[in-house]
Amino acid sequence: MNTELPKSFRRLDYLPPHYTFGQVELDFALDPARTIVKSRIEVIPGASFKAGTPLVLQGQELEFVSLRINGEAHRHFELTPESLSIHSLPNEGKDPFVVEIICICAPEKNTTLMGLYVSNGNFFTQCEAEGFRKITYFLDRPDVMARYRVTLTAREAECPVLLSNGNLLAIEKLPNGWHSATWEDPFPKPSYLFALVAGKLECIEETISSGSGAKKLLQIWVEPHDLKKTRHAMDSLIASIHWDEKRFGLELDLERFMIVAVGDFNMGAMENKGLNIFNTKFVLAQPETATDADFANIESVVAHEYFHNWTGNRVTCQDWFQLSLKEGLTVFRDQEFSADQMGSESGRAVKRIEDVRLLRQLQFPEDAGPMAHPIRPDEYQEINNFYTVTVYEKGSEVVRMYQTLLGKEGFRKGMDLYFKRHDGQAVTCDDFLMAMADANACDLTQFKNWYSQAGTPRVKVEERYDAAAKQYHLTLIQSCAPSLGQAVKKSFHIPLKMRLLTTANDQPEKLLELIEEKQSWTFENISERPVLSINRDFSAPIHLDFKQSETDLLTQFSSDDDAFNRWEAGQKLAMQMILENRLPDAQFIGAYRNLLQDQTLDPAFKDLALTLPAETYLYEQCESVDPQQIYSARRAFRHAIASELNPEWMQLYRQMQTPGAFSPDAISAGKRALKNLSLSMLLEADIPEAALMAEAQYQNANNMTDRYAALGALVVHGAPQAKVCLDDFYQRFSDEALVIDKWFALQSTRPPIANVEATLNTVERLREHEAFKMNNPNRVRSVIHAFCMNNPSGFHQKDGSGYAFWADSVLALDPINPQVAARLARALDRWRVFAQPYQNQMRAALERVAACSSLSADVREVISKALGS
Ligand code: B3K
Ligand code: ZN
Repeated sequence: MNTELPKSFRRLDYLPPHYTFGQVELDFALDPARTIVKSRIEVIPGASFKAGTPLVLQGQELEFVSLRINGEAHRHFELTPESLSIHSLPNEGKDPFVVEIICICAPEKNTTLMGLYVSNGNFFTQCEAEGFRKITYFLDRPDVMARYRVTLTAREAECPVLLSNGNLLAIEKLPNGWHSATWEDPFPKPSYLFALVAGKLECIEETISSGSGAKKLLQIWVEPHDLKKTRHAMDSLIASIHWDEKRFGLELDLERFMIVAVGDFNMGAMENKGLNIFNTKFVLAQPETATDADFANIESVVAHEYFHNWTGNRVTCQDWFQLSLKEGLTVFRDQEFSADQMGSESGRAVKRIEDVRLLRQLQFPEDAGPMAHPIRPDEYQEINNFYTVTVYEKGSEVVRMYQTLLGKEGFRKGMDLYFKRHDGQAVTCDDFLMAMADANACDLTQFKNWYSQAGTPRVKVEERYDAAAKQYHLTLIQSCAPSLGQAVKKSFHIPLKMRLLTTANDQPEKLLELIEEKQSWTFENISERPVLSINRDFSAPIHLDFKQSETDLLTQFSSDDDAFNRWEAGQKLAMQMILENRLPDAQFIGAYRNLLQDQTLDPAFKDLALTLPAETYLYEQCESVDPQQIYSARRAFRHAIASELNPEWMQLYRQMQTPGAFSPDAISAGKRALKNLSLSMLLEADIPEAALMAEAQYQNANNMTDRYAALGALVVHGAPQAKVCLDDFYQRFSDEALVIDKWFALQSTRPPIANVEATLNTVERLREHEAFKMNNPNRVRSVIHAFCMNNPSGFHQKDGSGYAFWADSVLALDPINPQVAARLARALDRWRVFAQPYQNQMRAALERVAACSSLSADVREVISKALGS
């Protein structure tokens, strides 16, 4: 066991920098084995400068070559594996001075995909959060904002394309087949937004006019064979640009905006100024290779990264504890954008339901587990572990609550003031809150608790109807379970949209603000016992503790005018029944039937209403989780819906066809979703012809959504046709990396089925497959993460074999790519809530990983927090 205490960083230790940077000039001689990086930096005393303070630059895995100050060789420095400290500065550092450094890095050896690396022969960078220090020695912190001029030099035959942030100043031919390009970014930025790309790439481009009439060049760069898959990303980018002008008055500020796709990438995408770098998964789409979900994800990720240009880049974070300042806000913006793209009110509700499902499946468990942290954390060991669903998704819910409390116009006023005050600065979450408060002349002091307290608040509902007085009394009581370092929680400011549902339909929607621990409201002139519809549209990210009769839930499920709560009532009913190991009764089946036959409802809404709560969300409702029991109860429930509604599924399967050319629009996608749910239900119900229908759909599909859904239905239900179709799928798409990822993921997430080999055996075989690559994050995620995180019933085996596989995989991945390994390490976070023997088996696997002495800081933090050590 490594006895060295891990280093922790604390929010309250923040100090402004001793020095800051003016102009930065970077010169790269690109070579996969040895890239020479020359920097010339104007250094200026910073806010906490004291005469004589050394200049301490961060640097990692670099070969130092030389240092000059004001043009002279400088010998007074000290090198460690993490830093370059420069002493004896001219005039004790009181006047600006120029530092010139030459160093060397090795991009082709860089498997961490942080800093400068090579993917399929091309050069890419990833600098957020602290990757720039792997490129050169620097003040690698977000509150040091500088102007960059970058020259890239490379052999033209190997790197015909040379890109960096900002505007292109010059291209030059050089002797011996070399060439160079010089780029300048007019906006000061922190080092984490730096990017370069070089290699054999091609682009599609468009010129558009922005709101003020300025011409903007938009480009999407990909490997040549992928050019035909870039149209959707370009359309999404154009739509995002127009939306941000219209909704927030924010214009694109550069002459040119580029997106580049790369196949080896740790996450989804990165918002580098003017040069966004994307995982291919979130750029490339054509109907034959991408599903409706892929099309929708591309639209939202393109929008997200584009929106960062203002929320993140023009106004950035003072320090990494403030990450949610840019991420929560930008997720909120992309969610609003996607909702607007849905084109209808019910479409908006579908988007809202999808976002809330994700929050509850992933963020609620995080908020109740060993990695729980407030959206603005107070402490971290490795910042890369804090790009979490809490910072992003809960962060977005917190931003949404401002809008709920202040109204759309009030929120816009707050945004306007935020940019007026802070454009060009690195700021904090408090600054954002103050802009919202000041622009609306309101006191948001208590709202700050959302930033400082971890855990999902619980709101208990008590209601009483007084028929004689025609009064309805409502009491709400809030609480929040203790979390590490926070035994007692202060009350949150919780906005709750509510409406009393009555047969007369005479009660308006209201916004209640729960501020105290306990608050009561009385509603007058209520002539019958109402059904309470509360937390409508999921106005606050809370657990609602509301004991409702099944009759009331059925009423809501069939008639609540808030589409979110209508869906929610169905989920609650199903959840209660599954947890009590019950099957849906005749009334519930009847309600499902009515819903499926209701012509006024969107197919996408029906699909969501008939999709059961995820196993991981069900786990969160249990004191002691028996994963196999939950799996069986949920499966039996699903089987009952499938069988009881058999004729409806058959009818929907026919009605929801989308003949003609493929279009990824929300209406068509919703029809396909419901059709494919129907197909899966027909297989679930063991209808003899269902497997043949799936096989025919697989063979005849003109798009990936239908082909993949049919294949999935065959595989998940263990149909005899599954093998032939899987083989065919592999052959058909063997040149399409993203489709082969789907082929792997489908097999890794298959639940256990009788007469089919255990999923773990399949996964072990897949790991040996010739197309499996441990260095490629997408491939690793489609096999290992998919099995350990998206296949609960396959993973949680009584003999602990799933956990042993997990431990082996974490240990094998960590030396290659700590970020990808640390993500996988999180799969056992909730081990303490599991029943035996699972719990002990998980602890043993965690301890085995903990015993490795060479763990990265990333994995070490996750494992030690899980074990509570
Ligand atoms: N800001 C990046 C995430 C960087 C993650 C670094 N480990 C993508 C995004 O949120 O838009
Ligand atoms: Zn982001």
